[in-house]
Amino acid sequence: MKKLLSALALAAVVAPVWAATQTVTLGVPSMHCAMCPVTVKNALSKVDGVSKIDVSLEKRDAVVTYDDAKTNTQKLTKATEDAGYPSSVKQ
Ligand SMILES: [Cu+2]
Repeated sequence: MKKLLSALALAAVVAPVWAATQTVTLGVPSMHCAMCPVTVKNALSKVDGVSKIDVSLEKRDAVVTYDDAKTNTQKLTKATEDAGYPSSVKQ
């Protein structure tokens, strides 16, 4: 029993490490000029947990690396939408 309890305690301590870094590609079809990616990148950079953003005007997408314990794709698409650029997850 004591062994089980210490195993549980260890799991609780280790748990935050289970948070995984995810990368998602968001399609942002309404980007149309060189300033758009800047605005989109700015909006995404304000989302807590986002560590890397690559916005391409040519491909009209944004590749975002984020910590899935802190944020999710809904928050990311909401951030771009609030900045005036609705986006959706690209498969
Ligand atoms: Cu623009």
